[in-house]
Amino acid sequence: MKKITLLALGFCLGLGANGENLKLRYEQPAKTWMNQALPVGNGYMGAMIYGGVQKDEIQISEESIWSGGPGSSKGYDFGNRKESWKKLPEVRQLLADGKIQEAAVMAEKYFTGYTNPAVDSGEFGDYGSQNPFGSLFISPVVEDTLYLNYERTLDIRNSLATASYNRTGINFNQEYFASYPARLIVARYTNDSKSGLDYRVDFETPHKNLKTSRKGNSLVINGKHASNGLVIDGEILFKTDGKLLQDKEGFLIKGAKNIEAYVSVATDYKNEYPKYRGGDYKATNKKAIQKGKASSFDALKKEHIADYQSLFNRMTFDLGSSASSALPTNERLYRYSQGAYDPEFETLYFQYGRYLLISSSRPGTMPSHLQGKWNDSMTPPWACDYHMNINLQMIYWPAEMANLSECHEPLLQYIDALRAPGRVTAKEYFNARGWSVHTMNNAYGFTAPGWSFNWGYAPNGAAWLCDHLWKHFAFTQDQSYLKDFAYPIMKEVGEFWLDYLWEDKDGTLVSSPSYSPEHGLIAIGSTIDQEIAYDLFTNLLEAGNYLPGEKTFLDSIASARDRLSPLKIGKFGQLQEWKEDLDNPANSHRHVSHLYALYPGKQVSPQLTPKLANAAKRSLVYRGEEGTGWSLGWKINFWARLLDGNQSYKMIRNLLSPALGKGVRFSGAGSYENLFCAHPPFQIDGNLGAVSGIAEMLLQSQHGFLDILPALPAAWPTGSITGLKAVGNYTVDLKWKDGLIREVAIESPAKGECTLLYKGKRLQVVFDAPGKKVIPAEMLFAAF
Ligand code: FUC
Repeated sequence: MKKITLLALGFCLGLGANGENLKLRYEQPAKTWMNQALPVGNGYMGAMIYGGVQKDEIQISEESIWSGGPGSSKGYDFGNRKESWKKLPEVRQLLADGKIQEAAVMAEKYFTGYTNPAVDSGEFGDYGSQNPFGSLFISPVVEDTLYLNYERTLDIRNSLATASYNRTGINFNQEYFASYPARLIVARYTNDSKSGLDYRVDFETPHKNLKTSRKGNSLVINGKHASNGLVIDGEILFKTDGKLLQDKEGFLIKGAKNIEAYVSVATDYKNEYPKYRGGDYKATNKKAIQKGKASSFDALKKEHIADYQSLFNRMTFDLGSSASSALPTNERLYRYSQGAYDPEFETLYFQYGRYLLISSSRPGTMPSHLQGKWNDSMTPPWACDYHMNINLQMIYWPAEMANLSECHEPLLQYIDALRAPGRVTAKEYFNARGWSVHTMNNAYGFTAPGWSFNWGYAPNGAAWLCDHLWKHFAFTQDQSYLKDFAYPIMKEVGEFWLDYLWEDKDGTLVSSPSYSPEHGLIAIGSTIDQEIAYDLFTNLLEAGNYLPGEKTFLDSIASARDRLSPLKIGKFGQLQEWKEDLDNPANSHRHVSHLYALYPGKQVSPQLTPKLANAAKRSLVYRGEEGTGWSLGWKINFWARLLDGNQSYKMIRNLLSPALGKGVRFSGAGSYENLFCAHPPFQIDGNLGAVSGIAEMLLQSQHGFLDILPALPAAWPTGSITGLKAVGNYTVDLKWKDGLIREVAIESPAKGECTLLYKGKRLQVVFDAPGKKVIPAEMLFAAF
């Protein structure tokens, strides 16, 4: 292996910086929420922008508006069945005796949670669901319905939405953004008429208890959620050269050339077990609205862009330019699905995923739910909740690699808040120490299994979340975070597994009962559980390097890890999904859970465990190249970890298939016109799964070395990327041409050494001091 020591060089690659064409663009107003409206968000609130002409709609959500939970039904108790653990030995014995049917019946009865019917909580009972706030409608009073020169955009670089057009000779401009520092959604409507126009203003909400009234230049909207008494409080402040009035038909702004709307919404929700109340909504709104009053639109916009770009601009990605970049995005999506060459569309999609994460997850907010922070329904799909058998984790897969570590924080805080309710679940179901959570969680500490065993039972939930606690450390190297925050939470989950694991006939330790998501069958030692336990134990042991006092506990973890039932290769050459060799090569189920060890885990890899990696590949080939949105997203990552960039690329192409209209494939899985991922329906997980998959194609660092361009597809012969993060807190810029690496720049915040791996060869890079090093082509060619 070659070893080089370089002096830190003071210049950066400057590759493609600002060269990216980062706009979604359309030539019609949006008609539908899911397919066409465009998202802006400040982490707390999300708004879907229609860019309407006759009647514009800004559809608004606030993260903490949840039905269900405490206050919604007398019996809300987090879904836990009491003392189910007493039945655990019996279920386990039935499984051990091969009495699968009997075990399934018993599991359904005792190892499920429940939801109580509750008033106004929709189909999910007192489990509840995330709910929208309502829609602001702004309608200029212009008789003629014709309009010309219409354009609607979402500018990813600046986090701004716009619409512009001409009606009856008057130019209209609409601008929208969601500011995190101001905690406001802001819109501005201008027209260049001579003496101003009248606009009707309307606020509609699906909440029957919310009342809208006028107070000075504001509409105030407040009341209590009908389901649970949650206080919902909102204000829309208007600044205008016209006048806000009320007539028989409703609210009206008269004679305006300029209207600005500043929206703030908050509730008394607080993520604190067991009451989940106490949020100071009054102070929150007051502060936001006062800021709206005191600042100009332009000042707020400037502050917003600077705040957004402090995260967004950490990365650039360039694969070359495309002629189609001038086309409307819907047309571009269609042409791409028909095979058009459009590398700028691929980089746009990558950056759009980063945009969505920044817009839906910031320090102090709740984590992104299944639809980020955008929801227009009182009964949204899967309650817009936190699904933990793939979805929530996938949303956060790219947080570290895509240089958005701060956006990871809401998830990490949320995990911490699950401990208190999760301890009860661990006790009631398994009589175990520690805490546990299953497939799904709401805003109110529902940590019990779901109300059907076949999708609701997932004892690996908490351990899977620990992968995120660990990765945040691995990427940031923040030892005080590890010691004071992450490790104590992970340790508790380790204790859970020490108590939960069961000794099988062959003397190995297994999860029982277990169920491979979401197609089963109920079994002993389903592979995903074993892999996640292995992963947790491995990360705990690595954490031990920084925590000398933990030896006794970690010794017990080490010996449990040694005794885990191992991964097995089955009769079709596949990685077995179950401890028994039951796989069916014709099974194309969307969950490919037994490949957890390949991604997001690190137990299986072509470099370290080639036989198992080969078996994983067989499993993946059997599962096929189709899938729902997030399933395709996962497959990008799997193929990247198998170092097959062309296959990853194929999955990207499949994901960028129109979900509606012409060009639909895969039962509507793919992408909507606004590039939201279609499961279908919209789920944001696939967007973010694609971001991590693309990052994994270009850089991998899970094994202690930096694997450069490990899965570069033939379709990307030349390109550059800057700002990728790697384990060890390295920041990496790459430049390649004709399929070969040309320049690597690595920034390290500390002294030390890192190993580069490229096409199987290694190069040691020594940092005498913190700084950035650029390794030029000649040196790379000599080494590789
Ligand atoms: C998992 C998936 C479903 C859906 C839901 C939100 O349970 O199996 O397909 O994506 O999450």
